[in-house]
Amino acid sequence: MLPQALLARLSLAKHVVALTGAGISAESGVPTFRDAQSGLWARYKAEELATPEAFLQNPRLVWNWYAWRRSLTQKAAPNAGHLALVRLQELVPNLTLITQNVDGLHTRAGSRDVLELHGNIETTLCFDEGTRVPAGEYTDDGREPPRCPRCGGLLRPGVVWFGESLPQATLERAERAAATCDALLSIGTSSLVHPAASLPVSAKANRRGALLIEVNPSPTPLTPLVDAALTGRAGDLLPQLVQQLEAIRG
Ligand code: BV8
Repeated sequence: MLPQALLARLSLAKHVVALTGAGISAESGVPTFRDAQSGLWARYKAEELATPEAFLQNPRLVWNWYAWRRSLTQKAAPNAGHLALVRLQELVPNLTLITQNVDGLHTRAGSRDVLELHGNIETTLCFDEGTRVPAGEYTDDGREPPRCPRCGGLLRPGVVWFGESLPQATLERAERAAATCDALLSIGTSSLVHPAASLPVSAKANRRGALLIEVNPSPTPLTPLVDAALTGRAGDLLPQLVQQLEAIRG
């Protein structure tokens, strides 16, 4: 639970940023990025598959890895942690929700205007053109990956791989939010992947001296910097935090 003094500060915050990572989807049954992979994929490390080099070296393998992950995310339902952030968006004057996740669960939970720093597993792009190819526009003729209907190039998932730049406009909005917010909640992320991992640091250093709260069962490289480290699962702690805020607001 948040100490009273910090709760009072959070309740006065005009602009709150919530930055989420794979941990917030763990309780929805979506494996986190650094959990050991299961079954067929146990022998591969996610970071080794989520690169353009891995895709070009073995397009079928990487395409099928995302098809497997899509099968998990499509079956998953938003959990109490996602829903608590929907409620938080109603409670605070301005909430900017930034996620590293590609599973789309925040939007499905009802959060609005989610900044998806690393893209979305439900979108498909032409690898050569870099443009979106809507599901209905390519035939799944059994070839893995399918081909672009315009140029015949390989199709790829619309996510940001390691070594690739993040969507510029989305990243700029996220950086601006971190630089101007009164409070930032870092939820369910190992704080290892950049530039997302730099957002809480810039919030802490911003001229409003943003309140920095971490929600994670384990410590991360960010923990020494935070004002409050709430140790536990997002599905438990975020609803409690929202209840504390509602009690203060009466
Ligand atoms: C870029 C999409 C220009 C694909 C992903 C600066 C310093 C160091 C390195 C770099 C740097 N700048 C750039 C880099 C290189 C690289 C990077 O950061 N490498 C790291 C690993 C060293 N970054 C990039 O390449 C980025 N591009 O900057 O372009 C550039 C390029 C090269 C060099 C310089 C500049 C692109 C990064 C995006 C990569 N794509 N995803 C896909 O999903 O397949 S990142 C991937 O990791 C996921 O999106 C994931 O969200 C993300 C971060 O992982 P987490 O979300 O934190 O998940 P993780 O499993 O790690 O942790 C889960 C946490 O949850 C744990 O802490 C756990 O304790 C906790 N948890 C578990 N259960 C719960 C819970 N918490 C709460 N409740 C629970 N129930």
